[in-house]
Amino acid sequence: MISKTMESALNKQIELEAYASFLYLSMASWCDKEGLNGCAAFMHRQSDEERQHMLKIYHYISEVNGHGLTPAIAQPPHEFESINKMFEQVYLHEQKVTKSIHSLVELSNKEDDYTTLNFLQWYITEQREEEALMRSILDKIKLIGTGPMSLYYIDNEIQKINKAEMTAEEVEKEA
Ligand code: OFO
Repeated sequence: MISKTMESALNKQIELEAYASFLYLSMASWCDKEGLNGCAAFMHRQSDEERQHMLKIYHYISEVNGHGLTPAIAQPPHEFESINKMFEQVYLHEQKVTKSIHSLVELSNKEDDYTTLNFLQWYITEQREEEALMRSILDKIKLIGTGPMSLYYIDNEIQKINKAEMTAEEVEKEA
C-alpha cells in the first residue's frame, strides 16, 4: 500500500511520461515532413519507449493497491526551428524527467517507502542513459556542422543510432 501523497506524485510522473510520448510523436511527424526519415524513426521509437515508461507506473500503482489516473495531455508543439533545436528540446525534457524521478526518490526516502524506492531504481538508470544518448547526439550534430550536406549526414547518423538502440532493446528482451 502506498500513501496518497506518493500515489499522487506517481500520477504526476505518468503525466510527464505521457507528455514525453506525445512530444516525441509530434517531433517524429515533423521529421517525416522534413524528409528526415532516420530522425523520424528514432523519435517514433523514443515515443513508444515513453509510453512504456508510463505504463510501467500504472502497473506499479495497481500492484501496490493504488489508482493510476489517465492524465489530460497538453498539446505539444508541431513545428521545430531546426533538427539541432529539436534535439536540444529533447535533452531539456529528459533533464526535467530526471529531476522529477529524483524528487520521487526523495519522497520515497522521506516516507520510508522502500518498495517505491526499489521500483524507481530502473528509472534512475534509464534517465542516465537517455541523457547520455541525447548529449551524444547533440555532440554529433555539432561535429557535422552546417555544411550543404549536413542534414543528410545527421539523418544517416541518427538512423545508425536508432538501429543500435533497437538491437540493444532486442538483446535486453532476450536476456
Ligand atoms: Fe521516460 O523519460 Fe526519459 O526516457
